Amino acid sequence: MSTVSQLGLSETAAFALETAREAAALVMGILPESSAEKQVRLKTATDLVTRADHEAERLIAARIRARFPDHGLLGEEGTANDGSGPCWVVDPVDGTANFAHGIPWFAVSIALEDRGAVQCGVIAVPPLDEYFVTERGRGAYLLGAGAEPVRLAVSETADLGAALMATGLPREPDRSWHVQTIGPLILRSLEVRIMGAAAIHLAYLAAGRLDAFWEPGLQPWDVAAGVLMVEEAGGRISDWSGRPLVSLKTELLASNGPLHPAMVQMLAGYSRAHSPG
Ligand code: 2AM
Ligand code: CA
Repeated sequence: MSTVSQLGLSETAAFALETAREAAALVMGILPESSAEKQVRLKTATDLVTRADHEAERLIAARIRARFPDHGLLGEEGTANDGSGPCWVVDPVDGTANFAHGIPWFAVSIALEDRGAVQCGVIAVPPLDEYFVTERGRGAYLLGAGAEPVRLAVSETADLGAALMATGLPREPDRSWHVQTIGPLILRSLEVRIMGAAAIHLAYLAAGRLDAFWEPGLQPWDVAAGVLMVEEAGGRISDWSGRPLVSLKTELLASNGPLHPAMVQMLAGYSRAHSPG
C-alpha cells in the first residue's frame, strides 16, 4: 500500500504527487545551469522565464493528458484550458526569479480544480526534498525524505507581535499600494519574510512555520494548491477585507486563524480596489 493511500488520500492525489516528483527531478537537473545568462530570457520586461518552466510544464501536461484525457489544464506557461469540467492548475516553477538566479528556493505546484473548488494539491520543494500534499476533507501532509509523513497544522500564534509572516512582490508596474502595507507589518509583527515563492509561503503557513501571508496580484497557479493546503491545515483564507475569495486571482490573505482579524485591520484601506487611481 502506498504512503498516500495509507493517509486516506485518493489515487488522483497520488498521481499529482508522483507527477510533482517527476517535475521536481527535471527542474533539479536544470538548476545548475540556471545562473547561465543564456538560459534566461525575458517574457516581459520583468518576468523571467527559464527553460525549466517550459520543460516541467510540458512534462506535467503530458502526464495529465495520458491519465485524464478529458481534464482541462491551466498552466503558467500558457497551456490552454479547453474544458469546463475538472481542470488542473499548474505552476511548473513557482519562484522563477530565485531559480533563474541559482537560488535553491522554488516549488512545483499542481492542483485539481473541480465543481468550482480545488479538490487536491501538491507543492513540491525540490531542493529540500519536501512534498506537501492535500485533499479536500482529508487533511494536509508533509512527506519529507526518509521521514514519516507529518499531518500539517497551522500555528496557534494569536499575538501579531509574535507572528512570523511573509509577503510577496508581484511584478506589477505600480507596486506602491502594496509596498505601503509592508512597513506597518514589519513594525507590528515579529518579522516579515519576502522569499519569492507564493506556493511555498502557503505550504509553510499550513505547516505552522509561518503565521500569516498576504500578497496581491497573484494568479490561480501560484495559489491553487496552497489555498486548499492552508484550509485543510486549519487556517483561514480570504481577501484583504476578510471576505471569502470569489476568485483565486485576487488580493490574498492567509493566516493561522487567530491572527486573521488583526491582519484584516492592518490591511484595511490598502486594497487596490479602494486605493485612489
Ligand atoms: P513565479 O515565480 O511563478 O513568477 C513572488 O512574489 C510570487 O509572486 C511568486 O510566487 C511569483 O510566481 C508570483 N508572481 C510574481 N509576478 C507574477 C505575475 N506577473 N503573475 C503571476 N505571478 C507572479
Ligand atoms: Ca508562480
